[in-house]
Amino acid sequence: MRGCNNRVQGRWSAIKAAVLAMLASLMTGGLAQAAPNGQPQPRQMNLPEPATTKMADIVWFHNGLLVLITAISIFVLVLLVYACWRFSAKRNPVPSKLTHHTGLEVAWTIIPVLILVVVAIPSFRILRDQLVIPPSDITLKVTGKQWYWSWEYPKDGGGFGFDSLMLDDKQRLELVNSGKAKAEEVPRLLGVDNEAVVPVGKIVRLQVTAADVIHKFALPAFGLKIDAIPGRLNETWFKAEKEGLYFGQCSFICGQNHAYMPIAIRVVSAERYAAWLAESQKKFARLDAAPTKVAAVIGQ
Ligand SMILES: [Cu+2]
Repeated sequence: MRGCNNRVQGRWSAIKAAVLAMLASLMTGGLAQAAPNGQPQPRQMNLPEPATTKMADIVWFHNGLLVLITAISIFVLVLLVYACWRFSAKRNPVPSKLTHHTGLEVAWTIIPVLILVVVAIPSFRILRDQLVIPPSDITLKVTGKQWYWSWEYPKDGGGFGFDSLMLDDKQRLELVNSGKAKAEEVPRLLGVDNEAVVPVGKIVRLQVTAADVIHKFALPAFGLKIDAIPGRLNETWFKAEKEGLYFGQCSFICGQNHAYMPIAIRVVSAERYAAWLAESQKKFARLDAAPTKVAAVIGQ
């Protein structure tokens, strides 16, 4: 009997602890704070911690909309409950014969329109911000392939290219055991052999395309999501504000290994970027004989 009581008490205290943890996390804004490197966390509720002002704007807009739609939903619910109570057959045996009320009808048309206009202004501003590329410091090209990404650093930024493939469990373990990478730098299904590296605080123009089927380049912490389409060059941009390692994934079902083509971008200081460029120029294939030259031949 005592054992049974202990078990019940144990379960009860576990429930209490879970409820307290949930309340505490609701007060701090989420079940788990987003990891500093933009990597998803177990039971994460919020969007990833922004690493660009563009993503900060998206998070701000998302949170604002959440407040607005919650307020509208509560208002409609209160109206419904009030109407059910106030105009029930018992409380209101003789119903009104009123069919129109011009003032009310104008109000319930105009007010939602005004709300939508207020929502549209920041919405269009954020969309425009994503599509209009400011003068950039460096240009990168990334090509989606079945099932990995190829990065190209054009001549002004190095003149080399490399493939970035997901690490399997054995490769991750080897890297961690040999001390070449920390475990959090090569998370399962996100760690890659060759990370793209960009300098912090610089505007990066990102050209996105695909070589075989449609892929999609998505990196939540930067607020990036853009289609990678064969034969078409899409462009977007980002300016990472914080150093760190950021992960993304292909987000367009592109074949059997769609889930295994992660994206990893490391944001470093200008000095480390210069050092990485110098090292990579020796390490990776030169772009001189790259197939992108074909475009120039066609254009002649
Ligand atoms: Cu893909």
